[in-house]
Amino acid sequence: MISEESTKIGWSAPSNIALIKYWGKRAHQLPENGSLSITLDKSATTTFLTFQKKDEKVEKISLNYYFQGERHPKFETKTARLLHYLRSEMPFLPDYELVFHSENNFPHSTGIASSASSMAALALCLVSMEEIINHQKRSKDDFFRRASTIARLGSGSASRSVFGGIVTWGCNESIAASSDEYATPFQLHNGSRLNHIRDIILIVSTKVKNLSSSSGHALMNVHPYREGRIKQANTNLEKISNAIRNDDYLRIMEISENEALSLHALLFTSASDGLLLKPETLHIIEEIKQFRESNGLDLFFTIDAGPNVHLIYYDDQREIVLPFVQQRLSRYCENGQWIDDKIGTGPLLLTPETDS
Ligand code: 2P0
Repeated sequence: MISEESTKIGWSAPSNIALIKYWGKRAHQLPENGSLSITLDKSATTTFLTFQKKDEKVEKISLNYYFQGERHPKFETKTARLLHYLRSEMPFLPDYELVFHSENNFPHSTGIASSASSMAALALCLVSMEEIINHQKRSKDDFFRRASTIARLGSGSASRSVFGGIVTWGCNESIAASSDEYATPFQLHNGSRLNHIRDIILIVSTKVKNLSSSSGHALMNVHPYREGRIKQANTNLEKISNAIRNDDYLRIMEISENEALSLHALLFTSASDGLLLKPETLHIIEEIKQFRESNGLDLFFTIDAGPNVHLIYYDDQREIVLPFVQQRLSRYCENGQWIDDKIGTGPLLLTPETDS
């Protein structure tokens, strides 16, 4: 039996693309190294959580998870695992019937990190629910910090999707208030070109990859280059932070490309199915390098843990970049598909709504 009144909360949370890559973790979802990402604008997950108090006290957490309108057992299991882990700090969870409805506004398996946006949206809903149940409004900073911590427990990269702009996650001496527990927005100065950074996602393949990110992280525990990687990533994070502060766009480009290729070098050497790049990926990289050289631009590529390429550039280069993508790069994309995105301002509260 459940009581009449239900409450509905909705958040939209964007995905993000890392320039400094989180790769390897310890304990419960703590990163081995610091990372830095661009929060995207368009590519987002929308999640609605409806909760309704049970009449009888039952210890079990009750939830249903719908993705794109259909029950989704895999996401339900993943969500149940997270909620179970949160029981001690959110003791009210078993007292409610929880129903999640979630949708992505970007195509499936396109190399956009859907776990980042979906876990961020889920965490934001849970922290909103906590505020309502406890009749306690948190300060804005406290709210998003808590959401970032909870998102991290669901998926590491999701910790960064709770904030807009450029975001870091992981302790690093050069970044004030940085933490392994939650992400921190990186303060850009008004004149920084990074305020106008854009991302074209070139979809080389939509096939589900053989090696999941979770397995990739786990393989780092026994990787022969583990120590070197941790050092390299933390140094790269420190260097890119200084380059961003000093408007050194060539350095940002060099460090970002070094990170993308380092991630894949680690992947190649982790496991026999760690070769995730495709011939088209390398053609795109070559084309970007040639285009950059012949035009004297400071655009660059980065790659997530998959074959698709993110072409990162600035708004003032758009007129020259779009024809380049159409004429030179789209031929390497599956069905000519690419996504036009840019830096975004972060999650959006959609609805706190009560009906009875
Ligand atoms: C990142 N990636 O920094 C790195 C770069 C992919 C390559 O974080 O196991 O889905 O859920 O914590 O966050 C992908 O791993 O892994 C990732 P879990 P996640 O964006």
